Amino acid sequence: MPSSQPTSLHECLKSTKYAGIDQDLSLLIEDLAASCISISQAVQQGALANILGSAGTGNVQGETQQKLDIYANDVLLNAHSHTGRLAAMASEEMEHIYPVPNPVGKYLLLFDPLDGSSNIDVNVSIGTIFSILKNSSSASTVSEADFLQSGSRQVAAGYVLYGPQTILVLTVGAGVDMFTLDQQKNQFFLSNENVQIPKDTKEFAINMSNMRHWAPPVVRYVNECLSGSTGVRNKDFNMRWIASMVADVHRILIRGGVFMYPWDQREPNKPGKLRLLYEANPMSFLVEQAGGASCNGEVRILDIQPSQLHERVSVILGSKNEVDLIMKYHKTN
Ligand code: P6P
Repeated sequence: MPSSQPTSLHECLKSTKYAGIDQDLSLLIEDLAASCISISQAVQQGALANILGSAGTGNVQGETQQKLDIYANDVLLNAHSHTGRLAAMASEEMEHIYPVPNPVGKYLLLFDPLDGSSNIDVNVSIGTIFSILKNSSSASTVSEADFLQSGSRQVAAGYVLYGPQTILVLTVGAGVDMFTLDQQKNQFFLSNENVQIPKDTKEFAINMSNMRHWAPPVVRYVNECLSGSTGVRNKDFNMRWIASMVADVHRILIRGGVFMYPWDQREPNKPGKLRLLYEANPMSFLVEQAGGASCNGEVRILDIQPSQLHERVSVILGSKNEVDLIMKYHKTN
């Protein structure tokens, strides 16, 4: 047990470090934490709650929805529709935006309610990813266009990882903090403050089965990692691929590494698999706040101006020196 009582999320949000955010945003973050505790409990119940397996429906991404995808989405919609803190929500699971009944709130909430769904039935870590924007619209109604803000406009972002522990990872633009859920008290407590990603790494994460489809700069980078100490990098690399972005990013926040889901020629008109607004942008905000870097190969992800709600993007993020090298290969190859 820790020697002194750890600081709760509620107490942290009242500390000077979080003084830059207003009470509505602070309460919105606490609402999110409470929602994700409910989702965590359902995840842990699994088959006992008859909540595993396919829901028999598809989402706007063309993906088969799992029962837990829909449950998590419903929990988030129900928990945030009547707080007065939001104007609208957007979800990976819903084609259109979701204006709340009384859309007077200051903020827009975007989320992937359950990232890594293919891992649900095999009991591998999954998570909820969230991104918060200011509702800058002066109109009385909110439109999709109000959500199309670059990632640099986020006021907060984070995820909740449902793994051996349930961990909330949060940034409001003043660094990255991690909070572990006390399952008895049903409260999050600060467990890792001001997280910093090592600038260098010996670990890369990519789905190697797609190698023959990648662009040359990515092939070059990965081949050099595979050549290890016998090649130009003069060091051996390790590889990880959990197929849950939240879990791969969490590992990188803790011990460094580089995560890649690059463009490939299977669907050349698609910039990438991952979604810009509710996967790449929140993860990029976290990674940069932890001293890492995040790009699409050419430009900083947080600078990309979205043109549609479910826009996809190529993602290369993690240890800064490694991401810089991959960007260099994209410029020279
Ligand atoms: P693949 C999960 O479906 C996800 O969106 C990310 O969490 C993960 O990194 C990626 O897709 C896994 O994709 O093609 O390896 O199954």
